[in-house]
Amino acid sequence: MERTLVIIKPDAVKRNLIGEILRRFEEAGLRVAALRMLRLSKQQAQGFYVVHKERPFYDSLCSFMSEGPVVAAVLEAQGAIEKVRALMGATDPEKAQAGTIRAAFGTSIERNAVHGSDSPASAAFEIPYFFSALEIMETP
Ligand code: FUP
Repeated sequence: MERTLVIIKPDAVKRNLIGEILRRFEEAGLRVAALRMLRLSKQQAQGFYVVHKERPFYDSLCSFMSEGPVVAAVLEAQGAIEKVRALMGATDPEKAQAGTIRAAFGTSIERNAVHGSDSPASAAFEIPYFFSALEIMETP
């Protein structure tokens, strides 16, 4: 079984889309193994996105990610990383395939509603950024 880190971003939380987004993942067979709501400080957002620190959008992205509460989740399934990426759609909502979460709910390349780990190495960094081992539920 594979695990991935999902974040429902501040734009989507603000628009009451937590349930709708989690529903899409659950309906696709992903199991929620951990779940929490929190507000990141800008420093914490910078740490999460450190891989992008040289990119021109880094400062704006980190301000956005700390502007309001987010919902972080660990989702589990066979091929969870790819499953979540397919359900999210392309980074830019305008380029995302119809029916994906970002096409439906994203409003710009920055305010794109949801994050999902892009590789096993990213998941291995991102999951412990939000959750301790004791907070991640094994398969019931
Ligand atoms: P993704 O893996 O689809 O989330 O995309 P990236 O890792 O390339 O980018 C991470 C986040 O940076 C995106 F979710 C949104 C933001 N971003 C911008 O704000 N502008 C850009 O040009 C590219 C990414």
